[in-house]
Amino acid sequence: MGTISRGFTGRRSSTDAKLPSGQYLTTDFPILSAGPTPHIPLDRWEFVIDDGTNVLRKWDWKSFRDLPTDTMTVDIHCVTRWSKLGTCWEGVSLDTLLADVKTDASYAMARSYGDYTTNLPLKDLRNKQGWIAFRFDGEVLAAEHGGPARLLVPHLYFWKSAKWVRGITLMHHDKPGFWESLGYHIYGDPWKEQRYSDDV
Ligand SMILES: Nc1nc2c(c(=O)[nH]1)N[C@H]1C(S)=C(S)[C@@H](COP(=O)(O)O)O[C@H]1N2
Ligand SMILES: [Mo]
Repeated sequence: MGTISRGFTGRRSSTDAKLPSGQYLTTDFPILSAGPTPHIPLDRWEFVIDDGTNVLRKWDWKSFRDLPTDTMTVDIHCVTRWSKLGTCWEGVSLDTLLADVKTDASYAMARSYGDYTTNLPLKDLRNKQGWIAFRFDGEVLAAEHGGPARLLVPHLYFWKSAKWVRGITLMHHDKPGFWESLGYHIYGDPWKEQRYSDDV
């Protein structure tokens, strides 16, 4: 195999251990957007949880920012192969947002201002695995990176972390979002290199 030698011990460095295969480390923060950056004034921003028919919960910016928040330091992995370790965010967990939602749905479609969508199992948004993040590195989240607020689901490839998120639609059946219908993997686990739809 044409892999780079790790030396005589074959020991992996602690950095390697945190990098899924096929990824390289970057220290800058690339911007990847499929379209123009939407600019959403805070007095018009809202976040809606619906079931495809009915609105189940809805927050405006003020009521959203009154919710308890988490700060988290997480590694992010883009399918274009850059990874960034130890990124610091503040956001409201989906556990908090889903707390009063009674549903037997198993999937969610995240919806963004500007019409981007991405699908994921609802269980991947629970147990402190998913947040609506509004601060990065102690600063207000920049519009290019998804501000006012973006989904952050660091255990999946970063395309699942919808920028400019405006809500989630709960679904009984999985359905591909934007990149998933263009050949990217329906789930997207970076540790299994689930990049494209035919990756197992
Ligand atoms: N609304 C929206 N969200 C998006 C995207 C996008 O094009 N539109 N790109 C995705 C992809 S492919 C990646 S890698 C990350 C990039 O986030 P960044 O620009 O903050 O690095 O956002 C994801 N979320
Ligand atoms: Mo990406």
